Amino acid sequence: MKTMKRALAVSTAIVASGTLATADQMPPETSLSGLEYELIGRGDIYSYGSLDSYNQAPMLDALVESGALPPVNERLPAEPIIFKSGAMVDGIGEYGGVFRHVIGGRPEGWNWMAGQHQGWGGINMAMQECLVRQGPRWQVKAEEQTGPLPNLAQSWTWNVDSTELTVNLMQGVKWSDGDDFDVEDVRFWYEDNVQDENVASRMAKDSFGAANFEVIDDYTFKFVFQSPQAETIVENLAYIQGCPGPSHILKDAHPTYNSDATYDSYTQALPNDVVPPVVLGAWVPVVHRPDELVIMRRNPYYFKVDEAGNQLPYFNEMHFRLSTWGDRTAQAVAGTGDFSNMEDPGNYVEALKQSQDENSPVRANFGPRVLSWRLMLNLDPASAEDDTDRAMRDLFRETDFRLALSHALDRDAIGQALARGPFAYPYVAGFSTGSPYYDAGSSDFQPFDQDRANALLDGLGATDTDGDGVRNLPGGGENIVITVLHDGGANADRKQAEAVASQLEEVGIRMNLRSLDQTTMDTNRTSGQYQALFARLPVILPTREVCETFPAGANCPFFNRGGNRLPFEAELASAYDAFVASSDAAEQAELAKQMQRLMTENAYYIGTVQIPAALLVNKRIRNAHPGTPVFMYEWAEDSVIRERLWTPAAEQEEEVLPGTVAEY
Ligand code: BQZ
Ligand code: CA
Repeated sequence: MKTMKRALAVSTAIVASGTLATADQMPPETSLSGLEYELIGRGDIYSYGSLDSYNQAPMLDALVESGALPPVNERLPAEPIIFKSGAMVDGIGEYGGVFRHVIGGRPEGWNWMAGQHQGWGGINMAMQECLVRQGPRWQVKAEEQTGPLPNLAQSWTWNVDSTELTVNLMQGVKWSDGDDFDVEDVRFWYEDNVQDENVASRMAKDSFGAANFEVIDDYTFKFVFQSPQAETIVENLAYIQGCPGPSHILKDAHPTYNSDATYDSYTQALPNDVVPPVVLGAWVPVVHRPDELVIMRRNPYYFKVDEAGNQLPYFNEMHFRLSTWGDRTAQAVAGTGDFSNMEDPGNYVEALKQSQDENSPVRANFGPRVLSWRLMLNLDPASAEDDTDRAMRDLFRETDFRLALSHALDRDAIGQALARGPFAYPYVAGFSTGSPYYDAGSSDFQPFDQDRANALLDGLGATDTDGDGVRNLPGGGENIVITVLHDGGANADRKQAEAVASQLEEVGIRMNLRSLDQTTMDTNRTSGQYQALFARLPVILPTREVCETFPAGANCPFFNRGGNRLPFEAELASAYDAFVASSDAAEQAELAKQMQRLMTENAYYIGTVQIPAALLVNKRIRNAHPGTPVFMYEWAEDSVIRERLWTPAAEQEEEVLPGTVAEY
């Protein structure tokens, strides 16, 4: 079997094809990626089918005997998802034990269709199941990368002119309270959340090709688009955008169906202190001790099995210790946590050293550069708070202003402030180097050059008219003091925001840093309520978290929500639309280069640096493929396929709530 070493980083040779005439080239890049793995076929990971018999976790036997639960074959759909043993590095697993997560987030609420998160770090993905799946695609060979993997949507077909997508849902899937999952759950998600602009859904209104929704029968529906589309757009139906919630619970809380309800009460309809919520995912939250712990127990109705007919997951219990993201890595290295996306470069050197000791409880593998940070200036004049803010946004809309800020950044210094060593590489905008769509030759670079920055700012008339060292708004306006929101709890974000502020001060631009918690940042970012904002937002695929980066539909990106497009943005929007409407990989690669060029030469936002991350998994965990990247098509919590992870009985951790499942 051929071993495929995927050296993602294009090292020194600058590709001539998309070379930019006057622009500066990206500097040479050194890759840290040590990943070695076999690429396999789409169908080698899982498929759908019915087996002669099914087994369940022994802990459920008593509940079936007592009649609290129907027998396993009645809890499973007609054709469950079957994970292939061939792709399971340690094979069929043993039931039982606990998988221990440590996270830095805090559950906001259980109403994910209304944009609430559940704490990140794998909680969202343990509860939510989506129409299609992206994470496991990291392992699929290029020639079979024809689109997303099926999930709740078992199959789908396009009509002749690709304006209608008919979707066949799995039949017989049940929610964790036993209620049937069917087309009404998907209709409610799309029509009453996505397409209802009063609901802050993760998929913005009209960003899915402004499609209409038609029910055909209980398990079939179709999206009808205004113009021909392509398979690529189906990727939007994956996690975090395409995940239906329990309509049998939420419709009664929605203003369209309940005149006493408001959109605020609807968003808050599933508060984080009321458990268990109803889910489709492998585990259900049954305990939430604020700021301390979330305990999840297996979902007895989970719709996936292994080839021996064992209903998944293998772990009975999953813990989320509510701590910090840094502590996640510390506990993984110490062996008291089982998993970490090591993504805070502050502890890279130490963690690497420890994990290389053979007695270390954890294995660490670096991937390509997929984590990038940016300063986003709000380009939407319509939502300005006052005249000064309006004048600021008019200045932000000047490309020379954004280019000036980019030239004012010493990205090497920012990288070293983040972590001494070879980890950081400059980031301007667009795809990061770990993306299959990244092309160095199409990436314009604004090297550190204060003279150029000052010349551009002078050219805009933003001079220090009152001589206090801070440039003033053109026409003798007020000082240019930019209020920048950032997540003070994230070391990497805070360090960089402070470095950026001191560097911009040197060219007379003052930044007023405001530190907020992660949830408030999330809300302000996705509602465009800020003057400027600094955050980490990966850009690997043009179809993931689309609205964070691309002008898809009138309500995107979040940093220019009102549809007041800048000239190059209109070109970018049509390149984007053409990308998602194309089924031709070569054509998409060209369109991606165009998007990259437009975003970097216009400094759509001002990137700082990009870094690789390393996945840490405890050695007692089986079936965690060593090649799983921290982030590619999705975060590792999805890509590692946690429902097929297991630990031999002898090495299992003690369960806190043995023998129990969520009660409704
Ligand atoms: C991974 C991820 C799983 C969101 C979140 C968090 C939010 C953002 C981003 C990452 C966390 C972890 O990332 O950092 O390693 O476990 O959860 O969901 O940063 O604040 O809004 O986009 O995914
Ligand atoms: Ca001044």
